[in-house]
Amino acid sequence: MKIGVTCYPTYGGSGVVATELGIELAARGHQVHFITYQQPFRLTGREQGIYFHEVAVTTYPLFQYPPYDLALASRMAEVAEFYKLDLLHVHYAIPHSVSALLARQMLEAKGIRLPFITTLHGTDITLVGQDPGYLPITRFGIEQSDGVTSISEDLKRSTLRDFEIKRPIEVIQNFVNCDVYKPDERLVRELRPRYAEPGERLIAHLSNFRRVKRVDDVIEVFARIQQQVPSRLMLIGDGPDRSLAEHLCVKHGIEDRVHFLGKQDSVQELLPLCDLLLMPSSMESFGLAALEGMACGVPCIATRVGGVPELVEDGSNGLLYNVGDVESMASGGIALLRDEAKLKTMAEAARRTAQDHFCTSRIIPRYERFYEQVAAG
Ligand code: GMT
Repeated sequence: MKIGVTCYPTYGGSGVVATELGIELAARGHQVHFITYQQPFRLTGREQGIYFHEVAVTTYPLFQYPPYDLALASRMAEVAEFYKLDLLHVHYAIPHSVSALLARQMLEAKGIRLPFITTLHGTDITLVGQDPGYLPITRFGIEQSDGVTSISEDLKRSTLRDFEIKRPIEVIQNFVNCDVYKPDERLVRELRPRYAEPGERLIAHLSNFRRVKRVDDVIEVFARIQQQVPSRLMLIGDGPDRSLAEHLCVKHGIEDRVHFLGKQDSVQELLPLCDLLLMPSSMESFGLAALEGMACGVPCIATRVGGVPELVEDGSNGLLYNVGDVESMASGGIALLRDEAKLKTMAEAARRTAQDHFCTSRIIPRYERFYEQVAAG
């Protein structure tokens, strides 16, 4: 098929899912056209079967807010007509579903059919979409979509409830390529000494450092763990709460035990080095970072929120706690890191969960079937 994809191309779970999906679809022989303001960060521009179409937004002194949504709609319609796309797949409802709706209408006027699918990722529903200024238009975009998918059962439930949506929503959960994200002894031998001394544990956190990720809790938990278990913390990512994290490291006197790596493209080379991942978010509609860690054989200490329990089974492939309960997260982490046998069993269970339920080979065919269904009308 010929598929147009729109997403936020910078760091963030929805952009990662859109890009990885595009890569997997192109590898299966589909033609994938990304239509965004910037090339998605996990693409090199040299992938076979993948094309990138930049959306240029013209500014004018009159525009206090340049109309990106309109420029996007216009480009979507142009690309769809020129390349004879079968459908558009937009990731994150705001504003992408409304731009796709406009593009569909523009082409309808020319007698060209362009169905579109909206994938809901999380904050488009649970945070931004709930803003009274955005809710009616987000609901409209979802209702008008030719197909809607959600990345967890929990997100589907909250969308139906909070947006009073009546239409069907297909749940297609996040996925990971288990041949790329995997335990890797060679990497451990070669790279781990850069981040931890022999006999030390290495703990990771991977996020965009937004408030919802509770990076302060990551530091609080680690500050307690490192008092009992020799360990280091690897922080992968960057964002608004990075200075807060730095400030807390200084407060606890642990700045020399914490590696701030900033934004990283190849997290599959870093996650396998670690023993444990911390994801204490106040909300996660799925928790892709945890899944990527689990595929690498790294179990996760996470919060019992949103779609996380669909992935992490408490005590089996990870540990779950209430939001903000840093004391329990720290004692759970200390006990686990001290018990080599339990840690190994949990690491294996984490990897198995990724392979058995969330591997690309299981999830991508579900998208393909859904595309066929929507394209057929
Ligand atoms: O939280 C992020 O990392 C960004 C956000 C996004 O939309 O870019 O992520 C959401 O989508 C991910 C991929 O589907 C999910 O795995 C995350 O759980 C979800 N984040 C939240 O719900 C806070």
